[in-house]
Amino acid sequence: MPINEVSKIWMDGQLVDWSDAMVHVLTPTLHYGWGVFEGVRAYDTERGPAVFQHREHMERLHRSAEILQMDIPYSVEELMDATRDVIRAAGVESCYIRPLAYLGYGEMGLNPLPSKVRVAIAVWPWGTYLGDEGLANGIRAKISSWTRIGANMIPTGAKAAGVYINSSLAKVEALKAGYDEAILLNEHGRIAEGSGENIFVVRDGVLLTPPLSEGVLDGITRGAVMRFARDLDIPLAETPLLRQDLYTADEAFFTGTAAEVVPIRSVDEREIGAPGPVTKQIQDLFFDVVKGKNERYLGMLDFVNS
Ligand code: PY5
Repeated sequence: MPINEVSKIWMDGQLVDWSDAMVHVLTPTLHYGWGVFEGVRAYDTERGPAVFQHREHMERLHRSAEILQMDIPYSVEELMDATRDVIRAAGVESCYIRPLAYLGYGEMGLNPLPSKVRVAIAVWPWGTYLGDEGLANGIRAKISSWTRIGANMIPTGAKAAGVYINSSLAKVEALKAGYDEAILLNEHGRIAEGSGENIFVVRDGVLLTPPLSEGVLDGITRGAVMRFARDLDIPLAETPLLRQDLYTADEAFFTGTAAEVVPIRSVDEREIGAPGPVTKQIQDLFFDVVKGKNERYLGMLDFVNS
């Protein structure tokens, strides 16, 4: 997925020109992956760009940093202000937002604590992560031969940069085998999540998703979908899932900021089928909410120009 350049990137309190947003090659995060990030989206609404679940994302960035003992020198409020500033400077109506906290240049070695924590927030216009066709008709997924990293290997509650080697290994394996996305099992062999998405299954009208104790990211979209399900009176349970639960699912879908709500059409060549009624209901509500078309959920949006 190519990045579409805009004019400015926010770095440590300044809006710098896109091409000047550089770090030194000896920045430790580049070597060891010690950093935390977020993926956030702003959508085009009638009232201008609006960031979906803005505070929740910045709070998770702070939690991720706390888990890795990184002291982010900006409050949640300051980070939200910075994001709004960079969106306005970029002049985009909708965009993906990538806040990153990393270790600044100056120290080297495996002790991250002496390094100064730096923060950057970049935005750029970005289309559907798993493709328009996938969003409409569902994607083909494969159970990965790579195991999702366990919570005692690298804390799964932290959206840590280095963890994504695990995700990317799974993603590349799936793509090379001709699939759209990977599903990783956890160290106990149960369903964890996609390479960059949480997963939901529908069985007999009940929406099921693995609990956080299965070692999955506490997805903001996952949380929003659970709220929508409750409001729509769709029965919901957080429960451990086995691979076979996907093979026999009535419906399945992924959730994530980049991916949004994407139906899963098949897993390991076993047909789940075209997007079903529960998936469609959730997907429709999701897109209405993010585009500011549902009054009830306007509180989930942070309007950049208000
Ligand atoms: N699980 C993993 C491993 C993720 O990386 C993500 C998000 C999710 C679940 C879903 O979380 P949320 O709903 O909070 O986004 N992945 C990032 C994203 O921006 C990076 C993907 C390229 O969606």
